Amino acid sequence: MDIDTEPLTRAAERAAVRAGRLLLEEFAQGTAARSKPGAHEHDVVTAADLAAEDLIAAELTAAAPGSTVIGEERGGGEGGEGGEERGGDGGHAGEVCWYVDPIDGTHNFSRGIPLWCVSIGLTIRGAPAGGCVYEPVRDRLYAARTGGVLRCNGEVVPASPPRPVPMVLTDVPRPGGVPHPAELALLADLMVAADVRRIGSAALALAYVAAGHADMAVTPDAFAWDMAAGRVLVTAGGGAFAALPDPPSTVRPGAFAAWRPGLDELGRVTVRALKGWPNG
Ligand code: 2AM
Ligand code: CA
Repeated sequence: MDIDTEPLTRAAERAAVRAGRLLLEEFAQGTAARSKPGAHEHDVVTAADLAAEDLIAAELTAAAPGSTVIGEERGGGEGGEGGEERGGDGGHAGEVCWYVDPIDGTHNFSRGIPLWCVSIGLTIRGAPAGGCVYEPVRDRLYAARTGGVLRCNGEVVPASPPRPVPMVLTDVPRPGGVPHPAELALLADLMVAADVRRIGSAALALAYVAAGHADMAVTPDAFAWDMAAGRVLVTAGGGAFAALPDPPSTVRPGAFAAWRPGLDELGRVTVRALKGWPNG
């Protein structure tokens, strides 16, 4: 039987906004940003993350009894090499599955930088079916269903023309350690072709590309919940999306690239570069 994704995505939108507004209070108080770097900052953000994810999970399972909620905080994130894959077409999820990232852009959030969001993606039998990204600081809710149109705060987002110089939002190279030469080579290629910035929130990057604020998003280390919503937004906005691997993992980070119409050549070159990476 076909599942009506309209009420499901609406439930996700309500949950994202409710959680996002709670998180915004925490962000505005600046408790995490004021705390000394280290354990306390981490604790404050983790507590906010957990509370938001629990609120979202309760709303989603009330809206879709029997559905599976896979969250960054409570579901599968710490699995590492020995962890167990969840959701997708892995057989654990049942028909209706949600991928929840209560705060995407945790480091930005903890430092008082307003680039973070709540991301909720919906899959039906493993296939992307809908999603929303809520950006509390700007009170912007980006939402779409597969095969549908992209909306921001309920209004259809009109297509915008390509720019002479595209903007790329990325987190290449990965933070920490010495960048891999392949990462630096890709970054150099992107910088020749585009205006590049590191954003620190994969889901927000995808929402921005979907809505035409930016033209391409490239993230080297991302899990299923980082891209589940954003990929639906990008394709609803007329853009292209590629994940490596696809379906994305809940255990091992993978890469993705997304781009607006007119950037197919840069997209193709980028995906080819990502495929050569150790986790690509
Ligand atoms: P997060 O803020 O929820 O942790 C920044 O690098 C982007 O990649 C963010 O969207 C971040 O999500 C995500 N990310 C996921 N796993 C990561 C990892 N192991 N290291 C760095 N960033 C990660
Ligand atoms: Ca994330």
